Amino acid sequence: MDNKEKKELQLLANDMRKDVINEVYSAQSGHPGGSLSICDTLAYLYSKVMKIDPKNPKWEDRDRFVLSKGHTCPALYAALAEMGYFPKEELLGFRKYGRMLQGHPDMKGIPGVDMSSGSLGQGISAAVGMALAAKLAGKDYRVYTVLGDGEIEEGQVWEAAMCAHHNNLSNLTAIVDNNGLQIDGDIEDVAGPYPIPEKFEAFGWKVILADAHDFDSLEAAFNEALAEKEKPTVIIQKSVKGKGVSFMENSAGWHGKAPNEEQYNTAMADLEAVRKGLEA
Ligand SMILES: Cc1ncc(C[n+]2csc(CCOP(=O)(O)OP(=O)(O)O)c2C)c(N)n1
Ligand SMILES: [Mg+2]
Repeated sequence: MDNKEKKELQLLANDMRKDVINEVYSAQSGHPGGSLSICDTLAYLYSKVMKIDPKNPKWEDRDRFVLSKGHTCPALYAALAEMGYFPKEELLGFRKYGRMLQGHPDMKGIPGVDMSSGSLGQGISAAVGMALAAKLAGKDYRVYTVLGDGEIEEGQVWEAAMCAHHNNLSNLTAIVDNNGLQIDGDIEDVAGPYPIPEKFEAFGWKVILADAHDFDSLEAAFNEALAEKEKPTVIIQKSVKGKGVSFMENSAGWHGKAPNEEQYNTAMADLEAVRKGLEA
């Protein structure tokens, strides 16, 4: 990709990170760490990969997206708002009583949300069903789903993986966000899912490795996934939990906590410095 395109993507992802911080700060609750680790991926997916029409969110032939790690919806809402599914001002209603953007994605009330999620493991199972439905209906839309590396410690994920291979769902791409941390520590200390590539390979998936914060790497990974015509594909992306906010990076403590005013100002200053660096 050329430098201009890359810079646009970097600016979009950086705006999304600011959105995430604004959402969680205004709600004084939510999950910033795992939201910040997927901003580049969602920026790339929504602006370059998926066939979508934000003015027609229920378009029958659209590609589908399921945020299986539903707690990181601040990043999804940021992507949807930046793409124009709803006004950016809605983001400040995040987690507020009576408002649209709930603490986990709600397909009934939020334009652009294809599946409700939050109970880890269920999202990928729904995504498998959607991909199977497309095949049975002779449709060529694709289904993308993002999972956490802690989430894949949930047994239901592997039932879904088996089912996807059994049905040759080459129209399904899962992205495992390998930030190394889950709710209260290192994924290895909780239930050790490594080695992740070998596990998916054993379940019959095509495995692609990527750097979650490098758009050339993401471009190559998604192109490779699109080219696979036989098997379901999984992109295992190495990422940094809390990416872009100095004090949140690689810290399990920022899995599900809101910044106070001083921390909010530091976070926004960090992200503003990134923007200035990109525009220089
Ligand atoms: C079935 C289920 N069990 C437990 C939880 C509580 N929970 C919410 S987030 C989380 C950790 C998820 O870690 P990971 O998938 O690595 O997400 P990320 O690091 O991207 O935030 C847990 C255990 C849940 N939402 N669903
Ligand atoms: Mg994780």
